[in-house]
Amino acid sequence: MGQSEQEPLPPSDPRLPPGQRLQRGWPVLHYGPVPRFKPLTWDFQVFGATASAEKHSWDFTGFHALPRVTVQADFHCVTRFSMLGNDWTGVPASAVLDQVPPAPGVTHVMVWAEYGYSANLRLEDFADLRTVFATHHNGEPLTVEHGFPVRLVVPQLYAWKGPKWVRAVEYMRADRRGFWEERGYHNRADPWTEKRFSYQEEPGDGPLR
Ligand SMILES: Nc1nc2c(c(=O)[nH]1)N[C@H]1C(S)=C(S)[C@@H](COP(=O)(O)O)O[C@H]1N2
Ligand SMILES: [Mo]
Repeated sequence: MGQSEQEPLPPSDPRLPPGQRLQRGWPVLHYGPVPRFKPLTWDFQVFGATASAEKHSWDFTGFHALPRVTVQADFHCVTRFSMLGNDWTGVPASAVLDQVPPAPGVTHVMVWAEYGYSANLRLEDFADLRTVFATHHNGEPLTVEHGFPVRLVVPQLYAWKGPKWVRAVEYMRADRRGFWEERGYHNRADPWTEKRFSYQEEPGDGPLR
């Protein structure tokens, strides 16, 4: 008789980047308190190097009148959990760029949230057609813990690049590190090549620290 055969492991889902595992449910993960939404004073600003050199701002109604899309995308946290096949509905970042064009020479943006959380992105990642300021997840309005009224989703990067409770976008002519990028996370945040930590950075991946 031959040796007992081992059960083959199920093939891992090809949508799962290296070092990630599937998560049941949707954990809440953030630094600091959950901000209270104040509809009368809430605004969404675009500032920095705009083509007009003016700051632009939408109130809650104005922001919700912008074009909308639904993007199907996976979600990868650098702490190694992933959620596959989410539907994110909201305002595509490309619509923000159309409505408030950046000045020539803009290469990066900083996305700002309540309490000063921020994440920097290359303009090409921000302009990607799948990058969305989400108001809904799987057809339901975001809960406040998950970023209501607006969070950014950048499907091709680790999820810290997507601030919850977004309030502003800053157009920049040079790269600058955001909240986690200043605290040891990789400036680029590509889950497929596991660009997790800043010690892995190579010249050209980010500004000097
Ligand atoms: N404003 C804000 N946004 C944030 C964070 C944060 O600390 N503050 N954490 C990020 C990280 S590390 C992750 S993994 C996701 C988690 O989103 P979730 O709580 O909806 O799962 O939010 C991102 N956006
Ligand atoms: Mo994360």
